[in-house]
Amino acid sequence: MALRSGDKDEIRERARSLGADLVGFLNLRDYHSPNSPDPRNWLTDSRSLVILVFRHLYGAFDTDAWSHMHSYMYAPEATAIRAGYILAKSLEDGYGGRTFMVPLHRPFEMDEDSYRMPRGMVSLRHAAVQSGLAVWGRNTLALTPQYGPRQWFLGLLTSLDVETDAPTVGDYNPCQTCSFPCVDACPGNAFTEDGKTISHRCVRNSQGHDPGHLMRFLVELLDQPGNEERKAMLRSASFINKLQNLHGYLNYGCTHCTRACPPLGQRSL
Ligand code: B12
Ligand code: SF4
Ligand code: SF4
Repeated sequence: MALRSGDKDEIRERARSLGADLVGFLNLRDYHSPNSPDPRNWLTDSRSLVILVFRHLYGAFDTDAWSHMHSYMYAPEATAIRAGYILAKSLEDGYGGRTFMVPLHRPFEMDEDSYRMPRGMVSLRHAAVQSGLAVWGRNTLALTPQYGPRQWFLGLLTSLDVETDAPTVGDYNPCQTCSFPCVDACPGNAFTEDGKTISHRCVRNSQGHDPGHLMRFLVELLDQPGNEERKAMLRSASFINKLQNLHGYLNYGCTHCTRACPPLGQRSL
């Protein structure tokens, strides 16, 4: 089924009332992300993508301690999931389009070939740029005129046929006149000259207790000479932090490339 522009306005309004800060529409004809899987793997008759934007709190960036995560991610993510689910149901019930929620980050589909270099189900940065909401930044994040890089994206794949939005970025192109503090600020030296992020360099710095670190911890545990050394490792803060991460409390302990790039007009925030 095809949506009219009045329908798009209604959906946009509903998304905003559920907490989305920005909303974009992208027809899959206009989606190009050569390193990403085909969206039809996830929803066989998908035709379009609705992109919802949830900004971080401006107060999320004075510290990278674990406690910043509510302001930085948990609350925007929880809002995104709730808003996305309610909106997805209204796309299904109100407009007759089957709809699939694209995860914000985890879980990844991982196998022996891909687990070292995880990919999203849909590249939400490509989608945000191609829907006209954002531009690519030198930090490889998608920058919106409203929030710079300081937002999360949620995608709704739908079988509805929706026209791609006209771009809303205007002449916004902040990297053109910038000295790349985001690149200099990266403690992991994760950015390549040709505009890519080396995943493992970022993860080593930013996700100190993620499943990859847990895997290495367990391998190291097995390599210990005796049980006393193993017990000491299991009683360490490092292990309990990894368990806390497993509990669902993901920690991004580095956000330097985001905080180096405040949104336009909010350089003091
Ligand atoms: C895997 C992943 C990662 C991996 C990145 C691996 C990678 N190289 O893409 C790691 C662990 C490093 C990572 C880190 C972070 N991530 Co992340 N991540 C994802 C995830 C789940 C999938 C990305 C993916 O599929 N990549 C594989 C393919 C698409 O990448 P690619 O084609 O090779 O493209 C790369 C380059 O070629 C380049 N690129 C491609 N085309 C073009 C064009 C131009 C002009 C330029 C300049 C660059 C460029 O950009 C890509 C990055 O290297 C997305 C969510 C999603 N579903 O999209 C979130 C996502 C990209 N992450 C996000 C965030 C916030 C982060 C962190 C800031 C988290 C933190 N530490 O606090 C860091 C930022 C690191 C950084 N500056 O890139 C947000 C970005 C929001 C935004 N404003 O853009 C996303 C969209 C999650 C979300 N739902 O909002 N992430
Ligand atoms: S800090 Fe400057 S170079 Fe880096 S993404 Fe932001 S505007 Fe672009
Ligand atoms: S999150 Fe930290 S380690 Fe990762 S790319 Fe950004 S600045 Fe570098």
